[in-house]
This record gives sequence, structure tokens and C-alpha cells, in this order.
Amino acid sequence: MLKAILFDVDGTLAETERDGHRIAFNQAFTEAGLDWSWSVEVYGALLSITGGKERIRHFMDNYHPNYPKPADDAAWIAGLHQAKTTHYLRLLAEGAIPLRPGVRRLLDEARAQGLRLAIVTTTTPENVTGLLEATLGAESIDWFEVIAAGDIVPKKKPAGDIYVYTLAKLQLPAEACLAIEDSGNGVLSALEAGIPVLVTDNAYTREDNFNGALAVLSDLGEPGQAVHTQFGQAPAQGWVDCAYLQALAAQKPVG
Ligand code: XBP
Ligand code: MG
Repeated sequence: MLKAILFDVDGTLAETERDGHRIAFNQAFTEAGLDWSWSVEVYGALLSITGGKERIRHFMDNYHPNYPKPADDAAWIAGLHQAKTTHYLRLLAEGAIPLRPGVRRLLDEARAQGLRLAIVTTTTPENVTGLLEATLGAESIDWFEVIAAGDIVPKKKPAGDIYVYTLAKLQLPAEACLAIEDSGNGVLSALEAGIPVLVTDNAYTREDNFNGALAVLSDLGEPGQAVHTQFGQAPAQGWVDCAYLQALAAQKPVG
């Protein structure tokens, strides 16, 4: 019996990466006097590294190995990342990032049916609340019993730590939950915690390995805007609702 829906944020609640995080990283680089600029393509490759600070470090090490690293490189990266967060929050507040199809509808339905809700993400807590405020209003922050985000666990996705943390907070077994993710790293993370996963993919994640996911859909859909089913059970009426999630969660994992 499904008791809780666990939502990933970036790429799942909203297409935050290309026109949000990427732009904010580039603005922080320019502000810091760096001539780094992440194109849409380069950023796609960098997305295999989860977490903004980890992504910056990976870029320095692999794309600019001769860049003279400051003595305290962790603090320097953290400062650069904080500047990026400021730019990202401004983009959110300006309304640059809408929710993906079906997200608001499914949240409303889940709340009406008494399903519990949580957020499970790699991004920072302020980025989560910034997105919720900008798209659903400040009151929506309280819809989520747990907001598990960023550095709250030492190992980010694809490690399962953030999902294990969320299960402990919710005091629910993995089988009572369903995760909604957009990326291969997100699927690995949820599965490591034993949680069944539904994928709604996007242009950046379409080629990811989603082995073990119960179904892979184009998005959550809306009445009159049917989803495309890449893998698994298709939603009977064309869009994802709580009855579909209950049916999915009752299936045995595959792959
Ligand atoms: C996706 C990520 C995030 C963002 C950047 O997280 O990897 O790191 O790209 O966010 P998820 P920060 O899909 O789990 O939400 O710069 O705040 O780390
Ligand atoms: Mg994601």
C-alpha cells in the first residue's frame, strides 16, 4: 500500500538544469573573473556528476587541470557555489523556471487523498524552497513532511544515503514509498534504498540507464496532454494519477 511519494527536484519537478543551474553557474564564473562558460552540451556531460560543488571540482580537475588551485580549494569552491546559488534563486524568483506538466495536479491529488510527500534532492535546501515559493507559493513548503537536500548526507546520489535518510525521517518502509526521478543517478539512489521508482525523463537524461525503474514516461501528463510511455505500464487514462502510482508501487521491481 503506497503511503508516500518522494519527489526528486532538478529535472523532475521542473526543468531546472539548462536554463536555471547552468546559467547561474556561468554567471558566478563571470563574476569571479573566470573565463569558464558551460554550454548546453558541456553541461549535459557534467550532469553525470551530481551536486554543484562536486561538479565544479570535476570540471576544474578534468577540463582545466592546470588551473592554479587556491590553497583552500574546498572553501574557494564553496564560495563560488554560494554565488551560483544566489544567481539561481534570483532566476527562480523572476519566474524563469515553471513546473513540469502534471506536477501541481499530482501534488494536489496526493494531498487530497492523504498521501504523504517528501523531497529528496542533491541540490541545496534554499534552492528547493526557492522553487516551491516561485511556482506553488510559500505555503507549499509545508506540504512536504521531509525536505532532504544537499549536504545533509555525506554521499550524494547515486548513493542511496539521501533516500535512506528520508525513510528514517518518515518512519516508513521502502515498499510503502514511490520515488519519482528523472535521471539514471536518481534511479540508482532510490533503488539502493530499496524504493520503487517511476522515471519522467527529459532531454538531458533520455539516454540514461533506467534499469530497475518500474516505468519510464515522458512526464506526468495532464488531461488532454497524454504522456509517452517509453517503458513499463502506461497510465490508462493518459496521465499519471494516484491510482496509477498505487498500481505501480504494487508491482514487483524489474531489471
Ligand atoms: C541534480 C543535481 C544538482 C543540480 C545543482 O539534483 O545534480 O546538483 O544540478 O544543484 P537532483 P546545486 O536531481 O537530485 O535534485 O548546485 O545546488 O548542487
Ligand atoms: Mg534529478
